[in-house]
Amino acid sequence: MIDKYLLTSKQMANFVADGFLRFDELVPAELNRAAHAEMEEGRVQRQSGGTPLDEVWSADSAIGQVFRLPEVQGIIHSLVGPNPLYDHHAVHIVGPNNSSGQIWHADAIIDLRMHFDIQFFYFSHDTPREMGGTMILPGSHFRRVCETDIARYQNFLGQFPFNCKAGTIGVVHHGMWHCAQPNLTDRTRYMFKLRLNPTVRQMCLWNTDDINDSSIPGILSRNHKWYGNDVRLEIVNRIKFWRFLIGDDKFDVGYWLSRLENLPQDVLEAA
Ligand SMILES: O=C(O)CCC(=O)C(=O)O
Ligand SMILES: [Fe+2]
Repeated sequence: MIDKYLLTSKQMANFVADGFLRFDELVPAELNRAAHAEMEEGRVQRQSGGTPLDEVWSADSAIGQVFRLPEVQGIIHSLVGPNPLYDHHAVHIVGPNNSSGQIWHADAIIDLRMHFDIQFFYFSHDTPREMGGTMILPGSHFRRVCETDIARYQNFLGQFPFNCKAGTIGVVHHGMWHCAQPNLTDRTRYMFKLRLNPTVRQMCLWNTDDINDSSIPGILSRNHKWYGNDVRLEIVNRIKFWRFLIGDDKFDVGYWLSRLENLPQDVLEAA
């Protein structure tokens, strides 16, 4: 049933290069209103980390209904596969007329696995720039920093605020650097975050019909510019990650990893 909502290889390549995908106005208005009310009234049920996602929210929970939408199920399946685990959620609130933002950070990075968790950012109401949104840094997800190691930074070239209409969902790799923004409006800003863990090997879980699309090497080579010449390191990181995702340890873009893997063993024999 979710087949037609699975992500494409091109979308997956964008996730690999940027560390996030964005789906504007995905959730219907009525459900946004119900989810917003649940957050305002503090009615979103919490569970222990490691609970199967399916068991977290009952059928009448609006937040549960958001994450059961076939479009959202398609995103979940493509990235973490069937039967993911609920890690935690948070209702992130920025009060009205709040002129300070959060410091740059990454959430709960305590290892360097190739396997990855995803974090959904769900915006149930319109979130214009003056209300903040969540600022992310595209392409930062392979720089595994410990929480607030990056707090000294203020602004980055290419930083990207999630300003959006109600019903917009972002999904990010767990390594993504991000921070809440000031809210200069007189309304409270809510953002619902949900982190999920995979229970299966994350390989070809999406719609792979376009796996050989000629645009993929270009997508994987995208330059976000904030890292200067280190884009080369990022391209190598992405090739390794793409190999992991497609299950092909020979995949390369140009001659990047093949060059590094050229380790001649042969010793010339004396003539
Ligand atoms: O409130 C936000 O926009 C960001 C919150 C945050 O840092 C998080 O979801 O981990
Ligand atoms: Fe965070």
